[in-house]
Parts: sequence; structure tokens; C-alpha cells
Amino acid sequence: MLSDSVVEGPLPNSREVAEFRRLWDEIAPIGRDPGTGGYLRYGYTEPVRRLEEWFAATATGDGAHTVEPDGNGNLIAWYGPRPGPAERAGDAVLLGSHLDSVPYGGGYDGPLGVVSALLAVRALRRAGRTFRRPVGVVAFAEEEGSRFGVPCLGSRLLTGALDPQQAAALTDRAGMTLAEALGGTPAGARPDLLARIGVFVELHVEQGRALVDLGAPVGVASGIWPHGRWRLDFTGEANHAGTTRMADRRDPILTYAFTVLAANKEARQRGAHATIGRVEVEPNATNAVPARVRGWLDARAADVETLDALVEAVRAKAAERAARDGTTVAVTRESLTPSVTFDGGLIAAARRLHADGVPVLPTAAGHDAGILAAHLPTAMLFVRNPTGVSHSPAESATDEDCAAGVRHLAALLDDLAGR
Ligand code: HGY
Ligand code: MN
Ligand code: MN
Repeated sequence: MLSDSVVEGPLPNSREVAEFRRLWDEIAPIGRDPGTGGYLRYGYTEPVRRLEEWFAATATGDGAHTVEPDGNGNLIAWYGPRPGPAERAGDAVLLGSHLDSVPYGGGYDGPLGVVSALLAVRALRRAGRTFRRPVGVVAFAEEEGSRFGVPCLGSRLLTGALDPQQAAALTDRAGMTLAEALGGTPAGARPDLLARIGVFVELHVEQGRALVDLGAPVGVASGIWPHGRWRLDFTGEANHAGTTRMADRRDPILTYAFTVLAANKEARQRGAHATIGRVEVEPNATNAVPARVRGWLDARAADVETLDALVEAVRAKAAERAARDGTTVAVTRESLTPSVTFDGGLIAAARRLHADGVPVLPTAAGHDAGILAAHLPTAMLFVRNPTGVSHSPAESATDEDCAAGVRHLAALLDDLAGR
């Protein structure tokens, strides 16, 4: 139990573990595919809307005085002193993460941060703490970009990193625009809202094995690798699979296949990461040489120079092979997140509960915290993932480690806003 002064020690008690499980069970079935156990929670769709309703009800039940949509699909529950006049600008503490998933993704990536934030507020209030600063818990929209193709769509809109008119025209695979899904053009930048926020802390399941190998239940992020997404359009000549001689073909899937292998090799040679996990083929018929192939490169590296060199190398290899195949290739950048360094003061505060037991580690996974870091002091807490796997139903975390994450988040929130 939290003492009435501060959070005592890093290890959760059985009541806190049970409380985490209780809250977790309330959302676990929402958007879950029974066949694979993976989640289909795409931005602005029914499963996410149900999660948002649950979020608003839970926050209100725990004393949130306002649950505020920001006009971009993001939702913020506010507790404590109301964000007031100008002199209170920039002193709100914001916690949270996202509720959406990749197709058939794990259940922890995103929702763990939102549930943990709600539980951290609940734990402090239950310990009799009040807040000397406004405290918000946010559920960001479409962080994975699984529906409209732009990652961190909600936080990019909120911070002005994405033009609302351009975003409104984004379409999903069924051809629906964001404006249709949202019920209108997104609000776009909200400097009035952003100005009220002093710090942002995102708790997230670790998407790797660092904490497992270190034997630590919780870690703190030092920063995020620069990373981005590039669309690769390969164009050839549709033709008959049976009557077209091999020498007469202009087959874009050959160029595509070579580019996939080249991206893998160029990344390995640079200690970087390159993934081409999404592809569309037209006409996608067994007995037709394709006309067009569209693939998406997800590239990430420890520094921006290496990332640039990797993407340039892939672009050059693809063009070289296209010349041989009689095809063409166009490379279009769809998103880029520069290198992120989290706030040193927040990192130290986040480790306060158990400094020598809370490792600091970098990540190559993108997060809304990476978008907000360009505007205000930001930090991330990680919770151990025993499989180290993410963006897959195999993603996991134990209730004990999740409750430990809540404790660390509550201790940080108490430091920042408690009294
Ligand atoms: O893709 C990412 O790095 C994050 O999980 N959205
Ligand atoms: Mn993710
Ligand atoms: Mn995430």
C-alpha cells in the first residue's frame, strides 16, 4: 500500500497486483481476435471507441473533473487544479500513451501506459494525496499509423507536426478519409493545450529483451533512435504469365524482391534496422506478371547520419536493379522522427524509487513521447516483456511487473505533482 507520504519501495504488494489485473481484465477482450489472440484496434474504429468510453468512465470514477477531446482524436482526462489562467501555463503533468494497435498486435503496446497512468493517479488519491498541479492522463490517437499510414498521427496533429488539411485527406485501405472517420477535419495544432503541459511521461511495455537480460522489472528510456517510413513504388508492365518470354518481361516484383534483400544487407552492414513488412501487388493475380508493386520501408538507426546513408543505399540499389529489369522505382518519404533525447531531470526522478535497480536504455521503437519531446520535457518508463516480442500476440508482461511499473509511475507523479 502506498504510505501517506511517498511510494515506499519498488515492489508492489498483492493488492496492487490484483488491482492491475482487475483493470486489465476490463479491457482485454476489446478488439481481440479470438483466432490469434492478437488485437485489431485501429484508430477511430469501434474497438478504440469502446476503449475510450472505458477510459473516460474509469477516469471520471477516479475523480477526473474533465475528459477533454482535443479535436484530433486524442482524449485527455484532467485531475487536480483546473488548468487555469496564463500564469498556470505549462505546469500540468501529463501521463499516458495510446490505445490503438498494429494488426494482430499485442495488448500491452499502448494500453499498458494508459492503464498504468490511471492506476498511478488512483493510487496517490487513495493514499490521500492531492495534486498541487493539474494532472492529465492522455490516450493518443492512431499512434501505430495502422489505419492511415502516419505513425503518432494524434500527437503529430496536436503538436502541429502534421497539417490538418493534409491529414484530413489520408485514406485507409477501404478508401475512407480521416475526415470521414473523425467526422470532420482534425483541429490540428493546439498550442493552447500544449502550453498548459509542463512535462509528459509515457510508460510502455518494453519492445525488446533488455530488461529481461538485466533482470529488471522496470527501466527508463534514454532516448529514441531516429526512424522513418518510405513508400517504394515499383512499376513494370502487366503481362501474361504463360505467353510472355522471361527475356521480354518488365516485372516489378523482381525489382521489389531484390530491394528487400538489399535493404536487409545494407542495414546489417550498418548495425541499423530495415523492415519491408507491408506490400501491395497489382493486379495480384496468380497468372499475371504484375503491373505495379508498392512496398513500405521502415528504417531506423542509432543516429541520423547512419539512417540517411541506409535509405540512400537502398534507393541506389533499387534504381540500379530497376534499370536491369526495365522497371522504374519511386521512393517517397511518408514520415520521419528525428533522434530523441529524453529529459535528464525526469530520468533521474523516474529512477528515484530504486536508482541502482532501474536501468536506463535506448529504444528503436517510436512513441508519442518522441513527438512531444520536441516541445516539452519528456520521459519514458519501460516494463519488462519476458518474450521481448512486440507487434505480435506473443508480446507479454507479468501482472507483478506491470504493478511495479505503476508504483514507479506513481512515485514520479508524486514527486512532480503530489502533496
Ligand atoms: O513503430 C513503432 O516503433 C511504434 O511501435 N509505433
Ligand atoms: Mn507499437
Ligand atoms: Mn506503442
